[in-house]
Amino acid sequence: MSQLLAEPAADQGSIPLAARIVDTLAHRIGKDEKAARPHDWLAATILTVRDEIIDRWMASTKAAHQAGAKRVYYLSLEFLIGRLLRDAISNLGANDAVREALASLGVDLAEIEEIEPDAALGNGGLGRLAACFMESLASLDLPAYGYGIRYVNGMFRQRIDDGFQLELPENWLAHGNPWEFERRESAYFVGFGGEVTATEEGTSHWSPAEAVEAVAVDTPVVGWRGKRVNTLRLWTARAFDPIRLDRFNAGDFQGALAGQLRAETLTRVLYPNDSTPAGQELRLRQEYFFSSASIQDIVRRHVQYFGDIRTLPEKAAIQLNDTHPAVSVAELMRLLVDHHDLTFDEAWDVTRATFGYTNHTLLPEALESWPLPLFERLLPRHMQLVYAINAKLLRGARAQGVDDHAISAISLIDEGGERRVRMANLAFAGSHSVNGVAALHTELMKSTVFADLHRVFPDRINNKTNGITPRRWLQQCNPGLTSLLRETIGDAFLDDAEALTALAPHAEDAAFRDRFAAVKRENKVALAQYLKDTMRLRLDPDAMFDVQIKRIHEYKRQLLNIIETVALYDQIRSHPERDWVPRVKLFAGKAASSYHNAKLIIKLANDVAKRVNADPAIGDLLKVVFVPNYNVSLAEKIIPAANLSEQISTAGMEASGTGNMKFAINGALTIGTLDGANIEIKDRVGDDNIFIFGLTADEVEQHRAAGWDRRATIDGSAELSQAVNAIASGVFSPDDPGRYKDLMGGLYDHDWFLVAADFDGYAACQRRVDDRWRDQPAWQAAAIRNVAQVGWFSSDRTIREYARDIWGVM
Ligand code: GL9
Repeated sequence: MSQLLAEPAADQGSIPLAARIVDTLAHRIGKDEKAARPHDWLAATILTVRDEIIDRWMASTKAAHQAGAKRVYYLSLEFLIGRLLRDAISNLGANDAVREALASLGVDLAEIEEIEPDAALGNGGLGRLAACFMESLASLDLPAYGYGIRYVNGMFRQRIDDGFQLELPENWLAHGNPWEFERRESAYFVGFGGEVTATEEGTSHWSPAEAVEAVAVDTPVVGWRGKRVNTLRLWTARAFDPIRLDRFNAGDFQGALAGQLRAETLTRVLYPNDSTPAGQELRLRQEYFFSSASIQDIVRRHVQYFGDIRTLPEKAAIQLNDTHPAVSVAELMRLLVDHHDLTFDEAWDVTRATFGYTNHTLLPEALESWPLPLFERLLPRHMQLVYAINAKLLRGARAQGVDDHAISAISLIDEGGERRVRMANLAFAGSHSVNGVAALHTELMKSTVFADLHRVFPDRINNKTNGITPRRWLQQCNPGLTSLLRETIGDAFLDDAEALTALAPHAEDAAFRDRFAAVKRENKVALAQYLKDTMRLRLDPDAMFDVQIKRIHEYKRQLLNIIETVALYDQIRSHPERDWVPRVKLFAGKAASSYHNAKLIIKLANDVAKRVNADPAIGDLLKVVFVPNYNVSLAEKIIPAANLSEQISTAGMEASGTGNMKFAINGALTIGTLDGANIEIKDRVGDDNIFIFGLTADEVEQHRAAGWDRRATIDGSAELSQAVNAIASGVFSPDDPGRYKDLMGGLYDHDWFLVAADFDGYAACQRRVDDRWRDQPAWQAAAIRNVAQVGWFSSDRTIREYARDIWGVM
């Protein structure tokens, strides 16, 4: 029996769990044990576990209310939470209880866990970080709400068809969602368009031309040991009039439903774009829709509990996850000035004291800005407020002696070419804290995109290095390693990941190393079995599993890895007598649907796989695998089985990375550049326990500024030029020999991501990896040291820093 379900809610105390599940199955699903299908068992199990959670949820809310506690609000257009059942029962300490109860009913818990759909309401790292943060907030017993959008279709499902990516809709709500509660009573009016008029008292009145209703849908977020349950509140859009009966009765059936369709369209799909803002009006509408509903909800709660809106910053900290919710700054100003009668200056003080803004990328194409005419047409009152904020900002800067050049850089309006509203500048100006997500990234923020704003507000930018929740990313996804760790260093690490440091001395213990290696091997066998079942592939669990799984993007340089794979393939064929280390090169990731080169890179990985895997001269020495439909659940299977973690982005371009942390805590060694959080991982695990290569961020910048001879770089490396020529000439694409001509040509023309410049360093580093692998005791010792030293990258540590430095709640 579990520790927590051992003390269930009073009224259920005496009823055994199995009986409760059967009762739920009958009375909530309407099936008996005989008729129940796996999905029915899943729903019945979730609903039973949920009952357990609800009492804690209500208790958490009540306690925060009674204590008059300050609340944290995390606004994010993405929450990549994945599956919830295993997370919930594991955090409740109910694993054994639920497994045994189901087993007594002839149901396998692992089997029903596997059919739970992933809640894929995010694109990648940014959305997954939001999910880890929600879990850590609950685990640290901090009252918090996540606010976002309940997309009907989250991240697309990727199918690989003849090596090409196909995007299919992901219908995660097909079987309903037993985790969520619709809160019809929490609904808000969200307007768009129309006009602003001045009233006789000199205030402004906005009359929107159209409006939708935002309805809250709540999902409980269970913290570690069930200590606290917080709320993830996702908004869905409804038309005020679900049907226009006048039109319907006149025979205009489609017109009668048009309003509802327009509203539903708003929350229908997640934009599948990695970093680049979707330029569509719909995206801005989504951003305003969820910002407005969330800010209205926060203001309503504050006024209801505390009365005076002026005390908002004492009771609410709102964090903007990137610029996607940045229009919230103008929305709060609007509510304070137009509805709560604060003066503009009073409202501005309240607003800045309430908001914090996190920047997640320096990629220029990702800095959101909206054409001014679009912004003004959709949000005329907000446009006025943006101008007023801008006037205040620029006057203040002028008074500090800022020159014209800097004035135009900090302005909320981009005047170069078509005028645009700069959301990052709005978020910066409207927040008391602006943070980066790794040390290098934060320094680059100060010296590049925010250089001028940083000069005017030198205390505003701060660093909060990302983290990951060790519950999902160690305990839940790697039960084998977790058991071994508990046996070896006790349970302290379950509550404090930094207690993993106790493992360090065991790196010198040969018997422990063998047990550690055996756990990794079991995880590899399990992954190999999964890939055999799903892809009909046979992998050797004794080969090195070398893994690069993440969004496909040129800056992440999957291409560097593939070209090196081709070079290695050539070497193995030419020198079969050498002592090669057998490797499995595993790739997975989605490409934005409109990103041509990224999709071509997927095809290349598949083409290379096809050729290499069928070559009898290579056998098990090299296998290349592209696993389709990368998502959170797949990551949970692959990461525990990885030996080598590829973190090879062009230095200066990956803000942090979080996959790098997940691999390290599961005992993979990193091969990587001095980029993002890799640098901080290196600082903690030590130079001997990580493989670093390549240009530094400074060197990348110098290279780009000074220019270099691309052709000479490629021709100067026999391995590289051989591999590039082979790919360009169609060796891997005999069906379409010109397929990769332009992709390879790019390496000669511009090579913005410095693939060629870093190639030799990378290839040489891979041979050092091979050397270490041949010395298994040394490899295992290094892997153990990684596990021991990366507890600092727990999102609990990150959230404690936000709580202390930004939110003032700890
Ligand atoms: C990202 C950065 O690119 C990552 O380096 C960082 O780890 C995460 C979380 O801070 O944020 N910014 C960004 O736009 N994405 C990131 O992953 N992209 C996606 O989420 C798709």
